[in-house]
Amino acid sequence: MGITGKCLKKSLIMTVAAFMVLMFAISVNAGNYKKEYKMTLNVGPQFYWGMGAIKFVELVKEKTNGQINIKPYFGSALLKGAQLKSPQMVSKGVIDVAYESTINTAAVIPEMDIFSLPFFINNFENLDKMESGETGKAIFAAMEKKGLVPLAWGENGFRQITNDKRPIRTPDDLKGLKIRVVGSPIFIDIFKKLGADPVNMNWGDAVTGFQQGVVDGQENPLPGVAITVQIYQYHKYITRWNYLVDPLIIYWNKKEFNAFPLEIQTAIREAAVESGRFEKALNRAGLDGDISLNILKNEFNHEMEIPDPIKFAESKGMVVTNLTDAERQAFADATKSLYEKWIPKIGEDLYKKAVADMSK
Ligand code: X2X
Repeated sequence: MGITGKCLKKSLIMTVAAFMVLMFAISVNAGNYKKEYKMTLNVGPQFYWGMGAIKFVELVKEKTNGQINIKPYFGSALLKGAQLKSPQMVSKGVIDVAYESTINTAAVIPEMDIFSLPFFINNFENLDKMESGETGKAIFAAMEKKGLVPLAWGENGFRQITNDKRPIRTPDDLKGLKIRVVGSPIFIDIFKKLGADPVNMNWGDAVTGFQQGVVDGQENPLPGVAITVQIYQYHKYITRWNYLVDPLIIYWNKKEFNAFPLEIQTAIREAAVESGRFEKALNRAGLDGDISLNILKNEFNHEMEIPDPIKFAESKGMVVTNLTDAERQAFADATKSLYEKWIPKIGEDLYKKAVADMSK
């Protein structure tokens, strides 16, 4: 073999060797990722919230070139339905990621009960100001302290009350009604204060509870939850009182998330923000004029099957009660004393931030 032949052979060997080192590096890197990242959420795939979670899974896969694969566990399956346990489990790393309601996360992050203060936030504009303002920042910081990395906001929505007994227009109308609530203490307090009989049930048992008439009523957002479980089959009356709201927050175990390379972290964050925008628009569609309907059409090529949830509920025979400002104020007055108990738990400082954000 001549000199050029030897050189060629040497460079070929070096190229092959370099290629093998590269392949090894890629495989070691790939080995750093789990085959499956477990994600918890409290509802099923057919809910708007569930559709948002599925969008997140798809976007993460796409934006990480298939390196990060999330498996959604619907209906709090990893928690045997115990919906309030998601933040502990993600914080411990037993579950990797959650697409969860602030109601289900408040047991670990008490600041999140700011969204559950009765008759405090009232409308989308105030909510948006809080999320993008100092309130949102403080809540995200509180999550970091508990070993959670918040990635983006989503939304379950303003919660409305439904029941099968009578239209609810005054606090008196609630007297004695058995209302299913999430087992979060502030909910029990609110309904006791209003003279109702709150029954604490996990969501997984609640729908059977409605079917069997174990309770007279429940409170959940109309579009993405109540309509999805066909609440109109069990409850004829709905009062739109926007008494409180539960945003969703997509969050990841902090230790695991921070160990991802930066480009993976960025891809996951972008996926969370995009899925949150989609999911929020699903829940607001038909409730905020054309804004969310247009976001869905123009940005996500998504046409709503139910573009007007209120008309839809009426078409199913529901009687929709809208409150005047004065009527709503009567509920606010009846529950106002709870602020004294709950603001210290939420944090006086956070409460002030929320009031300031809303007044901007
Ligand atoms: O349990 C509920 O009511 C639900 C589905 O809205 C939540 O997970 C907060």
